[in-house]
Amino acid sequence: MNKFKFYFILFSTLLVLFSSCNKDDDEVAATPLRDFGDQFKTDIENIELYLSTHKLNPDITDYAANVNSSNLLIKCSSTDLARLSLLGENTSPKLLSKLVNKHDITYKVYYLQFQEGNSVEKPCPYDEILVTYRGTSLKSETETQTSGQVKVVNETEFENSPVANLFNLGTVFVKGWPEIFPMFGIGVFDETATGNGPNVYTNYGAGIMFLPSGLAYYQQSPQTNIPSYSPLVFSFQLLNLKRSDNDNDGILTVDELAVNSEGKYTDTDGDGIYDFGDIDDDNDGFTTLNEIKKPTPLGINQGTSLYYPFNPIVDNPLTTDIDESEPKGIPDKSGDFSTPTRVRRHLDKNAKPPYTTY
Ligand SMILES: [Ca+2]
Ligand SMILES: [Ca+2]
Ligand SMILES: [Ca+2]
Ligand SMILES: [Ca+2]
Repeated sequence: MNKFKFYFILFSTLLVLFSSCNKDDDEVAATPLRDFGDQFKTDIENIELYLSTHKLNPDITDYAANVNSSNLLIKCSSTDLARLSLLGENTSPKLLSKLVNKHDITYKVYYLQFQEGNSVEKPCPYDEILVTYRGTSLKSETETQTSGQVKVVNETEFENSPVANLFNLGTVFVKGWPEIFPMFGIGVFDETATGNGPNVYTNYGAGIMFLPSGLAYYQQSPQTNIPSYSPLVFSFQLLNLKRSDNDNDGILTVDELAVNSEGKYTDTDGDGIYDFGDIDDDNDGFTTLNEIKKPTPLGINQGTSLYYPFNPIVDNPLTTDIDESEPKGIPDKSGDFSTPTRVRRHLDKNAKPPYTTY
């Protein structure tokens, strides 16, 4: 299929989807959305009030193993407020934050990291992840205390999922997830353990994220028990991931997500389609999949795949019955297959098939 035809079909599909979405919106006649900036000011005030009045439960020793516990975070007593709250200086692990640009504003997202997980194998914002989690929504209320009427922020659990579930970060509704999960790494699958779920993984990434409603469900929630405009708290374990290839061009999305000097994803041929969605990245008329094909038949010591991997791969010593080694990554025009900064031939419009040597 040529590039034009591919995008024509894609465009037509999107058009149909877009029209049907519009129809639904008309029928519901939704009230206008609140201003994202105004709502964020309210949300961050409530999140910070929650953080300054709650702490990690000192009776729990292994936070990472207890993310599904309903008393992982507890209210501070009146005496330990400033020092021991999540916003306090003595909190361990320390509260972290990430700035996220979306909806023309800059969100601040607080999170805690109990365990980093694998420091190399982290999801990109389009990968599938295997997670366990617990979610609560935050709500500000007025409470009568001895000092009078006091504003407090309380939480309500809406989901608790200790059994591992798969999510695609590229399509998940809660937009805080593809921002925060990439800061965590996956666990180690324990082949000797039995059963499903979190117990068969060790050293997984684990933490808590505190999301403003603009990075959660905002006005629309598929779950009726989450009120509109609720900040959400997710405590989670990141167990495993599956790499995505959004454009099915044989190159994993994580390897096509470089960011240029303007902070935008790379678009090698400048046709307005980012590399991770472009099936002919250099626009030379040959698909990327065609350009990363090895000459056939494969010779000895040329790896088992018909396609070059992005970078050379060494054998995994843990899988004694399989040889995963791929001696060469995608070569550049001169045949260099390993220099990290080389211009791989699918990104070089002066390099075209047929390629005859391995
Ligand atoms: Ca790809
Ligand atoms: Ca492009
Ligand atoms: Ca591509
Ligand atoms: Ca090409």
